[in-house]
Amino acid sequence: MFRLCAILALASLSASLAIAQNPGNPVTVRADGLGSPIGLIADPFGDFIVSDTAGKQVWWVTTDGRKQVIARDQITVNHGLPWVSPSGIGWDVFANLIIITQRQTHKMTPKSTFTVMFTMDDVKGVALAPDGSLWFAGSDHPAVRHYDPFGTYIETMSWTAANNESTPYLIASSQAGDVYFVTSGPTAPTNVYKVTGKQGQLLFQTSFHAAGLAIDADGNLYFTGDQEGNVYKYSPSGAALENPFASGLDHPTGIAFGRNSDGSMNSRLFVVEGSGRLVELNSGDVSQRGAPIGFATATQATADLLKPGALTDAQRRVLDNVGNKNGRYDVGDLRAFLIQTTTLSPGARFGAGGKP
Ligand SMILES: [Ca+2]
Repeated sequence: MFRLCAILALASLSASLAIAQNPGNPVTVRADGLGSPIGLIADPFGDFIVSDTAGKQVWWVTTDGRKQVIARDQITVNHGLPWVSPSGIGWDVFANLIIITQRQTHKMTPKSTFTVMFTMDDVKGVALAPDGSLWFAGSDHPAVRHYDPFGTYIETMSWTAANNESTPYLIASSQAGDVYFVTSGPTAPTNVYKVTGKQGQLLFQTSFHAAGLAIDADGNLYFTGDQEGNVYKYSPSGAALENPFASGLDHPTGIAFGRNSDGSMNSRLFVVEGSGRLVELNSGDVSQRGAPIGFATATQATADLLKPGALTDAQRRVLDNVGNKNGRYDVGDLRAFLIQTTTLSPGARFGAGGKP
């Protein structure tokens, strides 16, 4: 009897070992045919925006596989410069989509109106901070630059380069306003920095080539390793957690948390692969939702104003920063915000045809 129990226990142990896997596995394919995706970000309604560097276009894509090109050659037509390799994408606080191409950084309103924010070679990544300000990482004259919510330059961060690197390219902000950026150089690994004051402080060096970065509400960092086919998780202070978090991916690049249809963040974690697929990690094991940084629509801001206490401290800071910057929220701040969002109609989606 003892022997039988021991055999059964061993069989049970080996079965559990056989099914043991990384928390982010298995993954589920949600969409494909997206070319060579680089950037991934959730839109205000729970769908996704993907930059496709091979197709030189930007996709709107849903988690049930519908997709539509929302931007491509029209930028060339409008501005005369070739639109090469859209890479970094992000939002400004007014829910305009920021699209970084090789030579220019563009702003696209929900009604598909394009403007050029600035012309600068080799800007790679953009991040929206909780105060509504914008951060850009660029590899030409390597720099991490800080802009106000309207796109006006504020300052440039400096850092002491480690490991002979030259090119900052990924950048993201936590809910607490901590800004992280990633550099690479002639040799792997990549280096992860945290902005402290006006300096970038080296946090850790990776053993993989980081190709995407997302941050959850606890400040944990999720990186894709495109050459390794993995996702890696680190604490806000750079301690390795659950690595690899997911494996077996096909050259994963962009990584982003999902949003619910009301715009709130959820704990579903998505990745785009070099083969053109949007996949969802095993979100049951993602412990925290995405960091709720981002835009409010004019409708949301107005509705929240009518519900005392509904605005979060972060939203109040955003509105004050857009408004008169006097350190507190007042109605004039909301007015300034609404003036900036006049092009936004409630429920508007990208493209003249709306949601396919
Ligand atoms: Ca104010």
